[in-house]
Amino acid sequence: MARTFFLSSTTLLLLLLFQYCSVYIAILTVSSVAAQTNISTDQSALLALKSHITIDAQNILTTNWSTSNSDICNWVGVTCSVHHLRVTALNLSYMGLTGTIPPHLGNLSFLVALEFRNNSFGGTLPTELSHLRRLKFISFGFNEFKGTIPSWFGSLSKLQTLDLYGNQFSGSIPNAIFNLSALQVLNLRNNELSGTIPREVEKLTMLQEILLGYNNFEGSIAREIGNLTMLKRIFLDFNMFEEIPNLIGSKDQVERLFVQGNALKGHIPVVVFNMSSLTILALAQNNLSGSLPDNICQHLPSIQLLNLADNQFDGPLPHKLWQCTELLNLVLAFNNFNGSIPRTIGNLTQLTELYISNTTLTGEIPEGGPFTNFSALSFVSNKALCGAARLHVPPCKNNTLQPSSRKATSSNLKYIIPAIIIATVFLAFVAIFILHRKRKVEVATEATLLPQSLWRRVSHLELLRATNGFNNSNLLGSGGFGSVYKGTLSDGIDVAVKIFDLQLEGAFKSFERECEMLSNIRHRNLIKIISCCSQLDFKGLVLNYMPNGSLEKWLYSQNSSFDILKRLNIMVDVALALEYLHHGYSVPIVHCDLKPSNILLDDDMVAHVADFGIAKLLGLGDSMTRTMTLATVGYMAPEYGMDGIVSTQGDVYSFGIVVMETFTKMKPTNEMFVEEMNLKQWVANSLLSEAIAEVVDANLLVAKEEDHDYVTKIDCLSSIMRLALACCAEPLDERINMQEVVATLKKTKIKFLKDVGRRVLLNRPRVQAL
Ligand SMILES: *[C@@H]1O[C@H](CO)[C@@H](O)[C@H](O)[C@H]1NC(C)=O
Ligand SMILES: *[C@@H]1O[C@H](CO)[C@@H](O)[C@H](O)[C@H]1NC(C)=O
Ligand SMILES: *[C@@H]1O[C@H](CO)[C@@H](O)[C@H](O)[C@H]1NC(C)=O
Ligand SMILES: *[C@@H]1O[C@H](CO)[C@@H](O)[C@H](O)[C@H]1NC(C)=O
Ligand SMILES: *[C@@H]1O[C@H](CO)[C@@H](O)[C@H](O)[C@H]1NC(C)=O
Ligand SMILES: *[C@@H]1O[C@H](CO)[C@@H](O)[C@H](O)[C@H]1NC(C)=O
Ligand SMILES: *[C@@H]1O[C@H](CO)[C@@H](O)[C@H](O)[C@H]1NC(C)=O
Ligand SMILES: *[C@@H]1O[C@H](CO)[C@@H](O)[C@H](O)[C@H]1NC(C)=O
Ligand SMILES: *[C@@H]1O[C@H](CO)[C@@H](O)[C@H](O)[C@H]1NC(C)=O
Ligand SMILES: *[C@@H]1O[C@H](CO)[C@@H](O)[C@H](O)[C@H]1NC(C)=O
Ligand SMILES: *[C@H]1O[C@@H](CO)[C@H](O)[C@@H](O)[C@@H]1NC(C)=O
Ligand SMILES: CC(=O)N[C@H]1CO[C@H](CO)[C@@H](O)[C@@H]1O
Repeated sequence: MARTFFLSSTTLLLLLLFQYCSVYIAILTVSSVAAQTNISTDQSALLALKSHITIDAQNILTTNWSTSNSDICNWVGVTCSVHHLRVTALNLSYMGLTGTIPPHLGNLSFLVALEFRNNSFGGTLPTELSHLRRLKFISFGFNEFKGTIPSWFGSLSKLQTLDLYGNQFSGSIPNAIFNLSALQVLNLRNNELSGTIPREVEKLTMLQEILLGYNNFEGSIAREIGNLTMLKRIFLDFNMFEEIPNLIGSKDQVERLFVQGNALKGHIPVVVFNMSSLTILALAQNNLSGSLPDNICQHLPSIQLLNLADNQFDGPLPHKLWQCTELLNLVLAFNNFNGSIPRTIGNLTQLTELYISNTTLTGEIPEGGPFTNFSALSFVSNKALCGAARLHVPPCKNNTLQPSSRKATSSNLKYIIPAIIIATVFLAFVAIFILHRKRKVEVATEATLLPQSLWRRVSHLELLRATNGFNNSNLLGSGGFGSVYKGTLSDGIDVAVKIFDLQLEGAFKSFERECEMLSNIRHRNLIKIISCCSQLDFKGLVLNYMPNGSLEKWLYSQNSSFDILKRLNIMVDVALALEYLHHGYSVPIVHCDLKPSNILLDDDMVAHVADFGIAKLLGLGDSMTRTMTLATVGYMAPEYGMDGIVSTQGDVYSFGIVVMETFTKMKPTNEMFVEEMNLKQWVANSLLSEAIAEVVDANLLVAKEEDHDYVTKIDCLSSIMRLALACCAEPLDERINMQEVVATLKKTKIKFLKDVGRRVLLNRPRVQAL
């Protein structure tokens, strides 16, 4: 018993002795370190750093880190601990410093946080930094460090954040990094790193945000990444990864998955559609294929942003997309989807951005709900979408029958067709009878010119009432052969009434010409005629009222803010109108007087060409004729002005001038144009000297630095101006025709929208790197 006790007490004694020794050894170690470094060491380390700074752009350290100010804990960017009065944090971010990091910094032995973001430090990171065993936070983001990532980082065992983004580190990630078992954030974005992500990644068990974007990593990421149960944000964008990481193990905590701009191919793994916490899924710009499961949203209850643009996805858009009730941004552009846009997307009330341009979708763009806020950019370059004019798609023809009625129709067809034939024959008889009578009437009385295609008859009296007796307050403008008044017909329709001043020579002829032309031609971009009112002493045209006035008015009003796209759309509209006049009618029609005041804008800002008072019909086979009627100086083709030659090419010339004016906001008659210098020459010179920005309307461009789309805009404006010059070529046979103009303008517009759209969607979402 006593022996046992003795033994025990000896053991105890030995144990105590051993403990004492180790404590003693520990004290010795600490005091020897303390003996080596103190606050003076810290000061000399900081002064060494200061002496390695070659440029102190904001003069911060030069003035603040001075030896006269002996308390280094007061130096800017320096934080000391209250207990031992040693430097614990050094933060020189955003100070505009250029230089290198001296080994002395490894003597700041109490340092916990080291942050040098957004400066121009370069050279190599000294090995001595590995002595900083207390370090938890390192950020060297946005500097100019090169070479491989030093493996001594692996010995900073307390490190929680390692942030090296925006440098030029190359080579692969050293294995030592995977020894950092406390690491929570690994940010290596925007370097020149390569290689694969090995299975050792699973050792980073505390990792929450792994950022590897914008490097040259390749292959597949080891499936062990799925074992990281803290991982919430995964940024792998713009690398050469070939597979979406296998996230089976972490599928319920990952919130953001960015893999856009890689070399992913094949189908999206099922697990991706089964991540209960996922808010952002960005897979754009890969080579993924297959169709999207209809129940895509069922297991993605939190998804807010889904970007699948620029892949090879096909099949219909999932009909149950509306189940993703949190969805804010949906980007599906540049794929091969087909079918129609599910109407049910309309009940995603939160949806603020939708991009489904350039797939092959067909059918109607739904109205209402979030669709009210989407612009043409969302839908551009789909072959067969239709809908509201503001979306720059053709209007939907409403004769497509509902599936339910289609069946009934086909079974009834055998009754309907004979009925239609009988009705047609009957109507033909009636028409012949009426025409016959009418011709007699016309011969008998002074002709009332009322072509059959007119919508309705309007009397002089009704026009008087509609315009308050041609009241001055209703006057919209005057010129040419008379005045134009705004009026409201008895049934509430707003109209523009153009009255011809019959005192003026040629007014009568002009009325007849315009009435004839407009009654026979119909096009979305030509002014629509409602009626011609002709009495002996009164000649008036009743036209569709254009609430937004003329292009002229918009260009020169103080607060007009037409951007490039709006102007381009108007030019496409005008080109389509001229193309129709020149090529779409049985005989070519020459407008002869195209200018911004004759281009009118409706509610939706769709342009309509007006004023056909001096238009000419070219006889069969004629390509030109001569005339004495005068068009408008400045817009008139030279051959017309000098020799009275009327041809479709004359309109092309005027169109070219109108385009130049629209984008430069400079009239061809501006007094700055004298002698040799004219609008055309001025624009041509700017193109030659690549100074297009100097001639275009200043409202169209903002400073290069402030506009991501600057280059796209300059490209677009240059193409437009080159086209305008081609329209104004002097030898007639070198001038292009309206069909070529339309094709080129449309191409220009699509390219512009695509370039802007691509930028918009590639920047979506804007990555918050930290
Ligand atoms: C720091 O230590 C050195 C010796 O290593 C000593 O000379 C100096 O006085 C100490 N400074 C302070 C402030 O303790
Ligand atoms: C250095 O900067 C700190 C913090 O801005 C300030 O408190 C201190 O007075 C400055 N010292 C000198 C000498 O400019
Ligand atoms: C470091 O300084 C920058 C710039 O002053 C500041 O934005 C950042 O929050 C600082 N870092 C910490 C950890 O306080
Ligand atoms: C940091 O620097 C980078 C590169 O110069 C720059 O793009 C970024 O805007 C800067 N960040 C801030 C917040 O100034
Ligand atoms: C990682 O840590 C282990 C054990 O702590 C060590 O044996 C190994 O050498 C370390 N690896 C690297 C690459 O530093
Ligand atoms: C890690 O992942 C692998 C493959 O997914 C699995 O076999 C292994 O059991 C996981 N390890 C742990 C600790 O979960
Ligand atoms: C989705 O995850 C749940 C568990 O979170 C699992 O039961 C289900 O089988 C998964 N579905 C698919 C399609 O992977
Ligand atoms: C994308 O995948 C298709 C086959 O699915 C292949 O033909 C094509 O070359 C791939 N494109 C790229 C850029 O890898
Ligand atoms: C969305 O639309 C679908 C189909 O019309 C409908 O069944 C569903 O109830 C709607 N959901 C909401 C939240 O309104
Ligand atoms: C097409 O017709 C339906 C009903 O037949 C109507 O609700 C819808 O507004 C029409 N659409 C257009 C563009 O006229
Ligand atoms: C610590 O840094 C080294 C360089 O890495 C210097 O050579 C040492 O003199 C310095 N030590 C002290 C006490 O300042
Ligand atoms: C309909 C359409 O414009 N499709 C285009 C979509 O984008 C690809 C690649 O940019 C083009 O090749 C298609 O012509």
